Amino acid sequence: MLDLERIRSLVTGRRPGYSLPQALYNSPDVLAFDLEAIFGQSWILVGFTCEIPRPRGYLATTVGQSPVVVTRDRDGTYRAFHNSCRHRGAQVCADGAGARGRLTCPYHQWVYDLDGTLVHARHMPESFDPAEHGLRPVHVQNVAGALFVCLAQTPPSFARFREELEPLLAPHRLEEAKLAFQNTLVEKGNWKLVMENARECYHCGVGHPELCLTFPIEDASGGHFAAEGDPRHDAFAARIAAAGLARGPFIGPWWQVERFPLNEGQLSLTIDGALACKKLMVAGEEADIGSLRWAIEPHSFCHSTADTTVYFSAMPTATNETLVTCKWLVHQDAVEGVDYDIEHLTQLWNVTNIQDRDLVENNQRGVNSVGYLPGPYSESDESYVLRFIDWYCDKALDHIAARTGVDG
Ligand code: 3BY
Ligand code: FES
Ligand code: FE
Repeated sequence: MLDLERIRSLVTGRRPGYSLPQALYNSPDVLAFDLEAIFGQSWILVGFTCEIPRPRGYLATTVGQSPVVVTRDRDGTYRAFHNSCRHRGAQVCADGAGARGRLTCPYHQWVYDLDGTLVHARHMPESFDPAEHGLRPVHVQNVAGALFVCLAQTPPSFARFREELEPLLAPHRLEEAKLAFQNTLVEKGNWKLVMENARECYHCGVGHPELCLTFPIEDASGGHFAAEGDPRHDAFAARIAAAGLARGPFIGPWWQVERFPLNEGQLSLTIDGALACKKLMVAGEEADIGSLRWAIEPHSFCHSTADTTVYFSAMPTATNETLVTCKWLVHQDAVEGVDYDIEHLTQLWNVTNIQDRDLVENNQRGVNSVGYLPGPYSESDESYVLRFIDWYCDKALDHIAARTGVDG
């Protein structure tokens, strides 16, 4: 049983503008609460339609401790389900993607249709009703090829997010992409420390010498890239308009969507700033379009440049352990070794993610200290961290209020 009063007092007792009290970063009951109140109640970007490239297939992943499977049927309809067999609960599809017309549980071979219907269960009595034992549905949304799921019975409203993201993301044609590479890092740190680190560039100048070539770390620090009136901004804005693209920014309660310029002369978020893939994802010839940054609380950010989309997702697995998954998409017609090279495509984010892992693990060690006290965020350079922490606290208190029937 979660002690919601304890969590409520930790959250209400925090000092606004300061990092959180220690227990919110390192106690097992808070992790259990976060899985329920945050990961169980938010839209989670699980992947991309191009990971199920043909009709009849699935993409399975785990949200917190809950395996989820997204299916695509022959008509191209996407559905999502709890990936837990209605027999004795085994995970039906292993995490990853596959081409299948039906889903067979590996334990006793119950068979489900892609719409979740149980179609075969051996040796069950006459009285057994398969109709009552279909996979349990989960909410799913497809925005221009990006797949979001929500485990909550009543998910947060999605309409405004879709309205804001879709026109910016659609020109990147993710439906015509393919997954070129993905990997996962295990970070010995609480997921909130991983995300705080991912939401600021206060550490980038010293922490990420490679990223600094392409990524405008000074602009990024303030939370808004390339201010109006800056000549570099005006030239970028004109180029984007000529390419027929929108820029935003759109900052919602749980998202930030904005197209921003990379450093002068840099075309992609690669180790040398050169395009990672010769076949562009966006239509037209203009490659110098900066990056569309789309970041979603509680767990992800993506960068869509002219040639690639890179996905970053942080998923808690234990109090002090988070899996960071990175995916790189390129155009489906691009040929490895001809149009792109995996090392060149992935090197910058691989280097950056490892640097961030070390920073997060070091942060966790210090936060675990008996001497830890919450400290102040920089309003200018950690504005997105402030937003993330405020969002987390509001969401936590809303959930406690809903569970206890008392306002936080
Ligand atoms: O959120 C982002 O876009 C970036 C990526 C690198 C650092 N982080 C602030
Ligand atoms: Fe799936 Fe038995 S648990 S068939
Ligand atoms: Fe970083």
